[in-house]
Amino acid sequence: MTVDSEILSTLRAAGERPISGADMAQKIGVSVGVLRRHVDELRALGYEIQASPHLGYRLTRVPDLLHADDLLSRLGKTTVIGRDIRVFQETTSTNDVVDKLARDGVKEGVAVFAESQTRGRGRLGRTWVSPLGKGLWFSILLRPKLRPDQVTQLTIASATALTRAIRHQVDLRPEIKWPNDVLIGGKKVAGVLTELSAELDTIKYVVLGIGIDVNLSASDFPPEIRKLATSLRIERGQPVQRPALASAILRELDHDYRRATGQDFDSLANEWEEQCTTIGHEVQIQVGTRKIRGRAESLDSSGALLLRTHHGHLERIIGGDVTLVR
Ligand code: BT5
Repeated sequence: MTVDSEILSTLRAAGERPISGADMAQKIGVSVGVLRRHVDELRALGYEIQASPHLGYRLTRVPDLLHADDLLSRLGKTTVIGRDIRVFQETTSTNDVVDKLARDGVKEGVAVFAESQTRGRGRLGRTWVSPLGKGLWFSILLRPKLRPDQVTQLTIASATALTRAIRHQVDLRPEIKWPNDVLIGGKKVAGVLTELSAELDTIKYVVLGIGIDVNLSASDFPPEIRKLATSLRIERGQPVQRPALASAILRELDHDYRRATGQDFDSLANEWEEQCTTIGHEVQIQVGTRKIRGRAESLDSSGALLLRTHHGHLERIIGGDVTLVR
């Protein structure tokens, strides 16, 4: 842990109780002078750290900004996801940054956030709107021991982790639309872009890109998607603290990544199906130029959607755009 994340962890653990500079410096293993310098730097970023002469320091307010040390301090120990966190003010796409890290041989689990993306993307080269400071736009590097045809399991794990974190942190009830959309009241609030580098029957690495509309107002969405998209702020009626949500999501992702790659995919798939508005419905799925219509029955053991067509065949679908047929 860095000095900044140790300071923030110590202050958070102390809560309302002030902690003296000498005690904190000793706990962290730095001099009082070094501690003071780091406290001043955190204050300059917007962390309100009160100091009373005889009592010590207290953390009284945190800014709504993504700061790697703060996220690390909130996250504590995770097995894989988020053990290395990097934050950029602006990138083209966080998936590009992580792809480069992957090719440079960086260990799995690194999470890269950007306050804004100039070329955020969805599937099939679509644009992902990513305005400054309003959302969580991030990507994670994974090196799972899965076959390429099992990669949908990771999209399933991400959607399940996202809905659980949003339920617990923001008290909203999101739904999942297969394979990668998280919706509230039928409008899209988050999407997952799973990009894969594979060789024959082994995955080299996966870049899991996640976009969550946190504090966007309706006017932050371009007119063409305003009717289709929403944000947590719009749905809840008040702003949502992004750092707390980001760390909750990383924690849930770490948990569900283990479930997806271990022996626990069945229970993960069951949890996913409970949140999913696609299963049990008549749907039309666009796969490339082909349109397939039928009833979405369930997920198979690798995360593909099983669709019962009108001819009674069971089709196994690994990707596509779903529309509910009413
Ligand atoms: C997705 O694609 O839903 C995947 C989105 C992944 C975005 C993250 S952000 C961090 C990482 N870095 C990236 O560059 N990407 C990932 P898809 O299912 O193809 O949906 C794209 C469609 O959603 C667009 O064509 C729009 O209609 C709509 N859309 C665009 N921006 C949106 C937003 N901010 N919120 C809701 N819908 C949006």
